[in-house]
Amino acid sequence: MNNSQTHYRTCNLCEAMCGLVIQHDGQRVLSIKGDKDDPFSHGHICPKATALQDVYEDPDRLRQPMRRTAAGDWEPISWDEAFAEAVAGIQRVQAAHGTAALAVYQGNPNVHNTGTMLYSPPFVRSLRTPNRFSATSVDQLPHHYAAYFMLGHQFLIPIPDIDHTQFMLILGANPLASNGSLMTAAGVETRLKAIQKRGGKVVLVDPRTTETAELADAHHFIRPGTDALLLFALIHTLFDEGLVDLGRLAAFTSGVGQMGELSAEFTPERVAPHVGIAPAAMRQLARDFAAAESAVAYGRVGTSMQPFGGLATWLINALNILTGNFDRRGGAMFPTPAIDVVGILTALGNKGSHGRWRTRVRGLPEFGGELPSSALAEEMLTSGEGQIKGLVTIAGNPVLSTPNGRQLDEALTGLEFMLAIDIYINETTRHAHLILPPTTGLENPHYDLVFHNFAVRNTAKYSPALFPPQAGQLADWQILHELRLRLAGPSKKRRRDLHQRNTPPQLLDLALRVGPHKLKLRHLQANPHGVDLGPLEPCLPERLATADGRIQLCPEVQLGDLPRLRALLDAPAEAGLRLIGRRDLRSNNSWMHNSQRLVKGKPRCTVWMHPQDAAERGLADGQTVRVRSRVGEVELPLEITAKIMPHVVSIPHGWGHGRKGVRLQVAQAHAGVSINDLTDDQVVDVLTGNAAFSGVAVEVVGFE
Ligand SMILES: Nc1nc2c(c(=O)[nH]1)N[C@H]1C(S)=C(S)[C@@H](COP(=O)(O)OP(=O)(O)OC[C@H]3O[C@@H](n4cnc5c(=O)[nH]c(N)nc54)[C@H](O)[C@@H]3O)O[C@H]1N2
Ligand SMILES: Nc1nc2c(c(=O)[nH]1)N[C@H]1C(S)=C(S)[C@@H](COP(=O)(O)OP(=O)(O)OC[C@H]3O[C@@H](n4cnc5c(=O)[nH]c(N)nc54)[C@H](O)[C@@H]3O)O[C@H]1N2
Ligand code: SF4
Ligand SMILES: [Mo]
Repeated sequence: MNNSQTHYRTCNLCEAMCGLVIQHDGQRVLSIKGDKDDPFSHGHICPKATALQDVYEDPDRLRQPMRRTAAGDWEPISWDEAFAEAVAGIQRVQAAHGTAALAVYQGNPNVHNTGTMLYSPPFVRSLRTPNRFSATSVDQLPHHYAAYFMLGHQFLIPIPDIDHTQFMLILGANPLASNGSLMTAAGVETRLKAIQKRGGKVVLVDPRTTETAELADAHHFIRPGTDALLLFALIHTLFDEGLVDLGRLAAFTSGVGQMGELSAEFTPERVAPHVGIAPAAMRQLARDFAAAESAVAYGRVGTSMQPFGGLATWLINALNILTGNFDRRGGAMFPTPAIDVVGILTALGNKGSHGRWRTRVRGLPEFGGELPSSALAEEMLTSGEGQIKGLVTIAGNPVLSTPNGRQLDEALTGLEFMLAIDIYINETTRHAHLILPPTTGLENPHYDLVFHNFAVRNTAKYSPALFPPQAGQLADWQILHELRLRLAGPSKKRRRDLHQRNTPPQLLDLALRVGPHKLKLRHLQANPHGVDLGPLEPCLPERLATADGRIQLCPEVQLGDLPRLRALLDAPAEAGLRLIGRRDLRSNNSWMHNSQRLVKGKPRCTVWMHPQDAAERGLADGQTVRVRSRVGEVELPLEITAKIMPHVVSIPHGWGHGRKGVRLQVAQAHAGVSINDLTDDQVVDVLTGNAAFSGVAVEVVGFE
């Protein structure tokens, strides 16, 4: 231990941005702990951070380019050969079938990686394909719709001011397991308990008694997919009881009267049979929300990855606005990050976009330059002009993370060329012809370009790389940059652009200098724990990016989806079992199950069912059951628990590692099954095209 050195960095695994203190001897990690001097996280840490060491040391992690042989084996090849083959493969597909025949899928770790954030956009643009897909459309696309149409910029997403609110209404989020999402709030449990300590309330709406529900002052079960009805009933009550009060927002908000008219039919009594919450409880919730000194409604994946995600997310904003809890201390607010993505993109004329093109087969709309991932497989499987014949994945595992993953699994086998930029041979990348593995985690310098934009407090921090790349390894940005230059050919290669003239730290320095706090990278390097830039501050109407500079309470695109919601209201309330997901503190989507310390213990990939539903079916706790949907079936152990509401079952996502050719030894020994072999690519939030994972109809039967 006498050679022990100390390194400070920000954990880049989830959105929480925890500060870490890492003891190491120059080659090996000795310990990973929370950094008490980090001005944002104050020492908070979760079990995944220590697994950064496991990822670094993982013998299954790829460290050189791999080519799949005719026999289906893998052989290491040189970087030069690999780049040449990658470029040849991409060009072959596009020359034979047109530029659209090559698709791109970018997964979640892209947004946790400074290199991919800076260098994937020019690379992806250089492919000139409309077939761009990402994890956005299996996650938070409804949030971008709400931000774009109500506030004018797709990334101007309101963030709950958790540290000052007196009433937090959480719908469809479980921050105690997820550590917060579109609410970067390291140590979120402490922050929630602080609301209670200062006399405030936390109310949760969720079909499951989650870890967060156990902390909350009140918890309401809700039938999956009915949040938009609940929210309309709350808004109805505000109008009905004269509780609408926009405060200073009234001067720059359009559509208040129209919202009153729209909500008229959604009475608590009328929506109750669908939602499963008593009318009196809904009215009281609306009154408590309106009466609180400050209040904020916050919804996350439970309200976005569901059939009415676009409407629910819009109505959450509306509820905050109508009670004046928007852009106000303790309400929903907007960060002022040191690198201001909204500001930079707005200056470049990029606020977002909608419907400029559509998917070829189903006609789902483009948003922000991307198409919904639920359409990826059918675009590969349906022949005709524009059919996808080649794919590049960048840090994505869509076989496990997109609906009807089995169909995509199949579709990938038919591609003429597939390139994966990834660290593992997993369920998706096993289909690639070529894998280019980057450095990851502790080997990369990090500045969180994304999550400071969604954080509950303004801070900034730069983390240098802890370890140098192992012999011959390249970073994501170097791979993306080299691919782009080689694709462009010798003539363009000479024209030096911003990305060629600068290294990532230089780009960060430029962006910091033009940012609202006028920082320099040098300043951050001199402050390794990070710097505090203060609480969120009111910034409207100045930062509104809508054409008329006003908040649009009733945008046309959202209104266009109302007939579908009315139809739900008119239909008989649903019978049968509905499937939802479940996050665990020790999982990180699909890709961290190769860490022994994160998977040990009781198997977690089980289906949860209410005792009443189990009794009706004659099922016993612990037995293997078969869960069936329109698209497929899986077999897994049953857990009977009253922590889930009747008629709802829950399976966590990110499992299903038992497939042939997956090279993840630990994960394969804890394989589980994939919930997305049950979720349906044809069931989307029609407004946005976001996958509707929540509420898929399933049957559960005994199986020996
Ligand atoms: N049913 C259901 N499905 C879901 C969800 C759910 O709640 N329920 N959640 C959805 C959500 S919110 C999301 S964000 C998506 C995630 O969907 P994806 O992003 O497609 O899936 P991940 O599991 O995050 O896979 C990340 C991939 O990146 C690789 N990787 C890790 N680190 C690096 C790196 O530094 N560089 C590179 N190049 N590669 C790296 C991993 O090996 C892995 O292949 O899943 C969605 N799917
Ligand atoms: N440990 C861990 N942390 C993670 C991740 C992980 O995989 N593991 N993934 C990261 C990613 S990519 C993301 S996007 C975030 C997500 O962060 P969160 O949104 O907090 O994620 P979940 O824990 O899935 O919480 C969603 C909740 O919605 C509930 N729900 C399901 N359907 C409905 C519905 O129709 N209505 C309502 N009201 N509730 C519903 C579920 O029961 C669940 O409790 O987490 C991030 N953090
Ligand atoms: S909560 Fe997220 S950021 Fe914090 S240590 Fe865990 S994985 Fe890392
Ligand atoms: Mo996500």
